[in-house]
Amino acid sequence: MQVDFAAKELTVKLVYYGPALSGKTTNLRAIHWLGTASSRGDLMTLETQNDRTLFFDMLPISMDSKSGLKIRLKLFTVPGQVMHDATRRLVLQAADGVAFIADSQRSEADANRESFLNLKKNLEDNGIDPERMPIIIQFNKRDLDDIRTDEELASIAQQSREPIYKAVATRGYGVMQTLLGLIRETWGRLEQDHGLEEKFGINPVRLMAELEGQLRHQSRGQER
Ligand SMILES: Nc1nc2c(ncn2[C@@H]2O[C@H](COP(=O)(O)OP(=O)(O)OP(=O)(O)O)[C@@H](O)[C@H]2O)c(=O)[nH]1
Ligand SMILES: [Mg+2]
Repeated sequence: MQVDFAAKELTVKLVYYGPALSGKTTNLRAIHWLGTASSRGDLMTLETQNDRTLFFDMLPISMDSKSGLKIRLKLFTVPGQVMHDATRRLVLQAADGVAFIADSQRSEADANRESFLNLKKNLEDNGIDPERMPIIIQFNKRDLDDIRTDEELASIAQQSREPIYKAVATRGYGVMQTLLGLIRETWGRLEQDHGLEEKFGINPVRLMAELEGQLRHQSRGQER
């Protein structure tokens, strides 16, 4: 998190992590097209011809809150392919929160697990305790066949510390809910660590409601 007290501006870094082809870049694309022109910046993507992220994508979003504080979100994706581990670790630096994008297909269960372990290892290598990092999980590609059932996801949700969201990122379904969930988790941690309410006079509950209103307004009719 970066704070510019004079400009009353707060910048939060959120990272979309997960195995190759799980839909991280697709999430950012959907947020970009669901967002209003005033709030979103340009989506920067760096890809090979096969849709594979080589380095990272970045989407800036800015939002005004009633308290007068401007909130800038910088959304990053990491490249999921195993060989790009050093890049993932780099992108993960100074992250305030992580959305782990899992692929719902049964065939991808091992890839999800390996990537999740890789996330924890890279957090540790960056000197961050994974237990303290706000993380939420999205099970994407709910439109495909042979996916983990809703019941299975419910039981995973019961066992895991991280909140679980479902999505079809290619259609924009669940994408904003995931982002809002990520912001909620992240804000809770930042509030605890930095006392933002005291410093900026922002009530976190009210702020979340404002952000939710803005983001949901932008995505109305596009999500189920
Ligand atoms: N059917 C279906 N396909 C999806 C969905 N989300 C993404 N895809 C497809 O999955 C492929 C990979 O999506 P990307 O967003 O590029 O995946 P990524 O996680 O950024 O992959 P890397 O950059 O290699 O880590 C693309 O062909 C997407 O169109 C979804 O919800 N349903
Ligand atoms: Mg990508």
